[in-house]
Amino acid sequence: MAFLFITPTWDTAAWVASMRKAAPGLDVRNWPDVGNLADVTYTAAWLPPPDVVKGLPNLKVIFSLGAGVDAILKDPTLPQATPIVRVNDPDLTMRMTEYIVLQVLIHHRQQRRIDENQRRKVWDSFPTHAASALSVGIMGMGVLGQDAAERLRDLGFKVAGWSRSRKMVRGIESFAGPQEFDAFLARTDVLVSLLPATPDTDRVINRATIRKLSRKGPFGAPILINAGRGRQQVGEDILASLDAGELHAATLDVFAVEPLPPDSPFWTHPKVTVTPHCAADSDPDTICAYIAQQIARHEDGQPLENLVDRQRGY
Ligand code: NDP
Ligand code: OXD
Repeated sequence: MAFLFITPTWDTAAWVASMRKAAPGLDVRNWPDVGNLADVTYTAAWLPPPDVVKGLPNLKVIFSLGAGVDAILKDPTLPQATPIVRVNDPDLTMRMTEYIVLQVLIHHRQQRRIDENQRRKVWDSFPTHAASALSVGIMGMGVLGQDAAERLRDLGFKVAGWSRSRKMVRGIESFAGPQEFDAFLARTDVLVSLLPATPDTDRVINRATIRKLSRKGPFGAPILINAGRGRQQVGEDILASLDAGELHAATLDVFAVEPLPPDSPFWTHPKVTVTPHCAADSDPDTICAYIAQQIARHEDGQPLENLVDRQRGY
């Protein structure tokens, strides 16, 4: 039994060391140094090149090294019957919640204006407002969305979520499915995306969506925070909406092309905060401990947890 990392775009040394620590008896290998392909029974991947996973004849489980699985499902040659397990771990969830709460608070407390004032030595005491004045709407009420929603609710924000299925979470309004999308947008001053990348969520953040958001909030125009995936946003529409005053500000952690090219207008737009896909990093020690636990469960005949539904795409 061998375990193989397939992460062509990563420096995998830390991951190999963490996996050896998490599962001391396991034969841990790193692509392309695979050795005998028939030995490999488990793999953890991120953007595997086509045919590599397919070429492992005795593979039992594919692990995603993140919560999202688009980087794995992108491989058109992926074996159809092999189960895929994604990350659902409190460390990753807390990192994302920190990020979402931080970004909502930066907008709510107008921190960028304060930073700029300090730079210019301006004592500008402007009116502030209560958290309850701001309606936050989270697209994607899964593991990450629900946790962030609950923390924001506890801070006093009016929080709603939009998902495919209805959610019953205390103090959080639930909107479900395409038929309730417009009503969700109409009550939302701060739109947060924590959606997975699927054909259904591609380009969901477009001009029409932005125009349907609430304009009744304290800033007179809505705010966008996208930490889901870049495929969900239409970049030109966000820029046009910001320039037209239809959007007050945007914080973007994810982009259609990553790393964000130096000539992207997002870098220098005064109303945009760019973060480098760092909202919730996968920590090698934590994620390898999680994978080792799932392997032990599987070897013990127990069901795998957090299985990906390939039909849904997440
Ligand atoms: P989950 O699978 O737990 O949750 C996904 C949520 O999205 C579910 O609530 C699901 O609805 C909802 N959803 C999916 N498709 C649709 C749709 N078409 N319409 C409405 N709702 C939809 O995922 P996680 O919360 O763990 O992660 C979410 C995403 O966050 C990841 O897929 C990844 O893209 C991104 N991410 C980004 C990171 C970063 O650093 N920027 C780090 C980690 C993750 P339902 O509950 O009804 O199924
Ligand atoms: C993830 C990510 O999906 O880091 O976990 O984007």
